[in-house]
Amino acid sequence: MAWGAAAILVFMVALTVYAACRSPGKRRGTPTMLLLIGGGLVFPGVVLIALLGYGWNAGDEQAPRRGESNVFRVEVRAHQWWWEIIYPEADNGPLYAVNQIHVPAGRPVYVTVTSSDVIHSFWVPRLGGKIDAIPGRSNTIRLMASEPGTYDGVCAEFCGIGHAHMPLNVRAHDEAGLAQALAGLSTVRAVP
Ligand SMILES: [Cu+2]
Repeated sequence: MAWGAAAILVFMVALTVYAACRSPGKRRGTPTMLLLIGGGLVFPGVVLIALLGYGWNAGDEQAPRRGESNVFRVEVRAHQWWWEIIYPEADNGPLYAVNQIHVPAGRPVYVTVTSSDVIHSFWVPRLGGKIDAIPGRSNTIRLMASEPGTYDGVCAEFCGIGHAHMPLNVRAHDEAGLAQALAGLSTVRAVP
């Protein structure tokens, strides 16, 4: 979508420069119908339909899927200004952590997000889109880290004076590494 928007911007700037620079003596009549129908209907119609299809697919990728197996579930509760992480299905759990999420690489991860105070937004750009953390409501996003590594995240919705200092990271592990990481977590909830 960014490339599409960039291409259109370059095209429009080129047209503007051409219109501004061509010599007045060489002006011919502007083909009005071509501009109106081509530039006003056909061009945006084709571009928007293509982007809509692409966006629809990309959005679908991030929605939980009915009946999907092998899912790893995490709950995230946003606070001013930190993230409470809960592993509801951990073997000896639930387990609790702060600001860091351990996930298996190559498996779908369903992150269910809520908030304890104001609206925040959970965003790990390399893994997917944003999802709002809304008090009294749970939103679930499906993420997948294709390989082990650390993926940084942020709060993407202004949530008060500490908004910029609300770090988050996702660490994706192989199964053995995940078990090891989870073994180090607390069974006691962090108190705000
Ligand atoms: Cu926030």
